[in-house]
Amino acid sequence: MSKDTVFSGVQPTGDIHLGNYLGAIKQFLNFQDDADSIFCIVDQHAITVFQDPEELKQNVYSVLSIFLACGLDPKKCILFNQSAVREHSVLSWYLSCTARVGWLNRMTQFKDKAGKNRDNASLGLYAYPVLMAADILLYHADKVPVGDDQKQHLELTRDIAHKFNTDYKKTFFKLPEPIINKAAPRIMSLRDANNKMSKSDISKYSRILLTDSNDEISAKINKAKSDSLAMPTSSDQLANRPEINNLITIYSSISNVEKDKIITLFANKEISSFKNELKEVVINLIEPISKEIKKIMNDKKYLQETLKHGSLKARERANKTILELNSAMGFNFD
Ligand code: AQP
Repeated sequence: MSKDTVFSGVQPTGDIHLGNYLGAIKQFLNFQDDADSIFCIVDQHAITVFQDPEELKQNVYSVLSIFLACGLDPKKCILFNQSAVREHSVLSWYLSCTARVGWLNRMTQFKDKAGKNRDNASLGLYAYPVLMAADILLYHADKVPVGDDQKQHLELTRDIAHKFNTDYKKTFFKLPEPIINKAAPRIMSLRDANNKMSKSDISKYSRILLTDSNDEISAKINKAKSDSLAMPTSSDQLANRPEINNLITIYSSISNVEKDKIITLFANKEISSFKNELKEVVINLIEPISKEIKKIMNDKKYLQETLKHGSLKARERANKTILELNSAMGFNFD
């Protein structure tokens, strides 16, 4: 049986946090041994909001260092940056002519990110989901490990693939399946459990970074918003206690201990005693990763070679897809 192809991307737009790790990167690690895995640093998505060029470049190295420090192995999977493979942009245009404006108008991420000043948002921010569809379909991905926030974009990708296949009367594209970590579909902000943990939140206490020191992690967990009650005694109580639910989710998805078991373990205890245990769990995860990030980040040559090697492999596959499409769409004159 042929292996599944797995594709996913991470934006180099700032520091990678626990939400990105638990929602996406942790899942990538599960795939690299058994699937044909492709993980991309999506630097062209990043410029939908203006990026300082030098900072963007450093952020690409930083995300790559994080991938490697978390355990992604360039011998087992393809690691590259999107702008090195121009076929992403080519397919994005082809698919822009398939995607319907009405479909894009429904995308909640654009509404959230553009806010009230929609006329001033870049066209790229609006078209972002089409570029994302191109990233995925270019490699004929079967599975796309992502956080819950990307589910709508995956549905759009499937709609675009289906319409393209129908319009050109051939099954060029598979309909990719989102793979969402059930234990951590969406990690919420430590300051406001109604919003997801995000790179762009103005409060640095809202997120735990993979580069945080032990002291920073402790301070952020101490400050994490909670309520004044004791720890819950049953999972029914979590619905009305979103902050505690979020902290238990983080504990559970890092330790692989079921939430119900954690609730039994800490039932009626003070929140501060739970937070102390949580600090230990988070520090045990992040301390070795952050040490490794520092080491790898200093080895520019290794980072450059890894990107070069990954881009070559990705380009070869992407080019094959574009040649096939060109021939089907009337763009070949040989
Ligand atoms: N809070 C989250 N919980 C679970 N998964 C998450 N992801 C992001 N936030 C959470 C997943 O991480 C992957 C990479 O995300 P991205 O960098 O491509 O884009 P993003 O969603 O825009 O990330 P941020 O951190 O939330 O940045 P801003 O502040 O720019 O919005 C994706 O699979 C995503 O689902």
